[in-house]
Amino acid sequence: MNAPTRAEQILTKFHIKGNVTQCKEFGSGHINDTYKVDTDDGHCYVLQRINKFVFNKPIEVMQNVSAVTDFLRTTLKCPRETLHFIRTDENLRYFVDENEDCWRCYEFTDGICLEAPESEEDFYQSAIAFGRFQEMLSEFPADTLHETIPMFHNTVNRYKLFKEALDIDRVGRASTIADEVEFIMDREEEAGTICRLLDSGELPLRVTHNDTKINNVLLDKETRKALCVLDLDTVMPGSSLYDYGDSIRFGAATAAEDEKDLSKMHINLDLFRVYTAGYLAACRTLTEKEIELLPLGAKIITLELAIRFLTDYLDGDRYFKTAYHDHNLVRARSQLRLVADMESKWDQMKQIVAEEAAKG
Ligand code: GN1
Ligand code: MG
Repeated sequence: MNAPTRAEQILTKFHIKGNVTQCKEFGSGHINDTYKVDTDDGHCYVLQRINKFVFNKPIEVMQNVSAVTDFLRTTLKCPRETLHFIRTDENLRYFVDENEDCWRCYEFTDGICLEAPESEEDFYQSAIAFGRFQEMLSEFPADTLHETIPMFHNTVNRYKLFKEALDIDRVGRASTIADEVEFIMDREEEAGTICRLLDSGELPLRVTHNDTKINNVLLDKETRKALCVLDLDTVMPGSSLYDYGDSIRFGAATAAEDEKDLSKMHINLDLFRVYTAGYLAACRTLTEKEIELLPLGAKIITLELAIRFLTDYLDGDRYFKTAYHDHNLVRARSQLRLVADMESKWDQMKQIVAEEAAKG
């Protein structure tokens, strides 16, 4: 018999049912290490090691996630609609090992998790999931949440960090990205719009998910309807525009986030309309200003992520997991191409949002 792996050793700390028969790496996240666990009596779990470089206060992450899932549990129709964490001997929902790594374990819910929508209906369902999530948390006391990654979607601060990384040029890559730098700097003023309107109170501060890719939604296997929102690590106070925008960035794009052939990267306006319709139908609390600025949310979050990828590229690829040496640069270029394509379709995007909002 093989010696237990690290993940298998950690599993003994959690009150799971049955004996572990399989524990293998799972999922496609860029941040945490994730394992799927099966036991001999048919139970199934997810075990995760929280990335302590990204989340340097992982216990605060778990406090947020616990508070939000407890809150959601009070309003759900069925338990499969949120995550259920397994407790340890200490009755905690996480275990910190001798390396200061923080682990958590939750029940695996069988469902469909897509890397890209396979139909318009799939994308619509993801809009329902995130719109409903936003709506259900509208009564959640935002000031009780920790800011697990300070200034996570603060685009103004992302520019500041980018410029610092350019100056420091830690691994000597700055001279190779002049075109990208120019494109980004030309848009600095507009990119700060959401931050300025949050500061002035013209946009409301909400409890937001902050990582609203379709692969963070679970669809029901039988009905293929929205079931559950996953990956709650970045739930924090923020703007609904970033949440809406990140779904568009990822799901309404015609190519993968790291597509090398830029000619393949566009925004699909049919999918843009589909998501907008679903989000507005499920989330009735958006203000007129938020609705008006939805297209800008999509553009700014796409630009912001390009800046984050490029900052990490300049920094020597220390934040995002990468598969090859210029992976972050490839990602940044594809995101910038998507921004440019949105700009070329700007009037249509605004018109689509106005039409869908008018349907009320
Ligand atoms: C990261 O790990 P994953 O794929 O859920 C990142 C998001 C980015 C995303 C880009 C905590 O999310 O902000 O939008 O990659 N999460 C964190 O794919 O930085
Ligand atoms: Mg994720």
